[in-house]
Amino acid sequence: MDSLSPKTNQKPTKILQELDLKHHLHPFTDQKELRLKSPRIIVRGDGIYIFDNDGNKYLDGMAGLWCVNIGYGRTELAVAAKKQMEELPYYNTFFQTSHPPAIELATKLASLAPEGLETVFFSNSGSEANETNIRLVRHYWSSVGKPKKSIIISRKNSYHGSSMGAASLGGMNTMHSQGGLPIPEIIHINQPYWYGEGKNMCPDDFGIMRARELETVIQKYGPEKIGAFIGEPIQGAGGVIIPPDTYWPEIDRICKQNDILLIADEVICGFGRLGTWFGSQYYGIKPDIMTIAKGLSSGYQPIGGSLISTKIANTLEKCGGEFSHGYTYSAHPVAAAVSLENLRILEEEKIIEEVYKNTAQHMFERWNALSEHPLVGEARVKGLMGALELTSNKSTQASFSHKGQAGIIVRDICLRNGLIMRAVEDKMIISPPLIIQASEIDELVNLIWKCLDQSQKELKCQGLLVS
Ligand code: PXG
Repeated sequence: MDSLSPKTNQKPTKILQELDLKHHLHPFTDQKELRLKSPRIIVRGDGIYIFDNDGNKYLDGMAGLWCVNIGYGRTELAVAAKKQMEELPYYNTFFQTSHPPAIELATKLASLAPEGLETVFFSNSGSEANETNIRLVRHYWSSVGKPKKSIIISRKNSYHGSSMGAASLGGMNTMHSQGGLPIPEIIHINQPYWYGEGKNMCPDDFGIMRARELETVIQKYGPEKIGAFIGEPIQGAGGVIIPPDTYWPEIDRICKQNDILLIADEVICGFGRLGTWFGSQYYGIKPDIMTIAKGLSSGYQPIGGSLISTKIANTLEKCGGEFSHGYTYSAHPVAAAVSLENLRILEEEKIIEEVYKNTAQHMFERWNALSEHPLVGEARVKGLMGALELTSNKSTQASFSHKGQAGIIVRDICLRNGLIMRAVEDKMIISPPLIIQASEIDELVNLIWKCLDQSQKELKCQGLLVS
């Protein structure tokens, strides 16, 4: 078997596709459309590349789903999983029990997190961690005799997960319209999306204005009713919305002044995406709770958690009583052991430091050059997450009349050229593995330029471009 052959799968693509269509209901997928197009069957990964069952190679511009921070194919993580499975494949952390991987991972996370966040509640995903956060915030305020502080403020177009509570925190209408969401006592304010919603103002003023919406809502309902504010340091799934620099310090100030807990959802920004361990450190904010997942294990195992301030943890201990909450697989030993190995690699190979010192700067220079392309209205990037705003008219930066149509065309052309890039309506976004080298960034950006050229022709043919 040559090194490119799949190791476990022996079935032809067609058979796999038929079985998949028959038996597998996919997340965030129109199954009818899937039947017309057939699923891509991915079988292997190596560094920043993935391979399908027919041997086609793709540059994975999305690190899976924003998670494979150390890149594909790190055998050390498989070794860590095997070792842990042989020793203790499972045990729980309920009812006065613990195990070494859980203890070591919690301790390690406390040492990496911003000062004052020293305690972890483990879950299996970002969605579950945010479910925990909703219950934890309300339980905390009840414990200190302020049960009315139950409202949580979030933002439109944010993403915090797919389960009932997490999707309610999220501000996506398409999700709220399915399943009777949001749950009560979640309020959404506007997002700090300068290109889409604030271009008539200077970015710094716009950032302050959007942050002060939080203050307005707090005044409207009264701080005695508001328990927390949640936000992603940079919105990921919403289209890499990078807030103006004024935004987060103002949010931090408003939360502190009104005795409202600040939850930073670090599921995407955590573990190096911005060149710091956490996005909160990048923006210099002090959250009371951080949601973590994805890069914690670089996606090699499902694991998430809530990093909690010492103040909250001590208060809960002092008040006594059980937090009636937990998941069978909270702090799963194999997931914890794999995460520890992932953190060791990130740290010892100085992967995040390299992003901070070199890679992010190279990405910044190459990414900004894409703003010269006739299809691009804005190119924005921070650390290793970036977006291109597609425009139908370069001189006016007009958006396309049918939202999302251009994005899908560009995305499909990227795929045909061996590049995985996500389309969020007409924003093209990337979030590659953090191990990406300067030469690979050049390859990525050159490939994007070529795909944009091809897309421009296609859009012109379809009459979607003004000039
Ligand atoms: N918070 C944030 C900020 C996220 O980005 C979650 C919570 C939920 O995590 P889990 O592990 O439950 O998925 C996420 C997940 C996309 C996409 O298309 C983004 C996510 C998940 C799936 C798709 O951009 N983010």
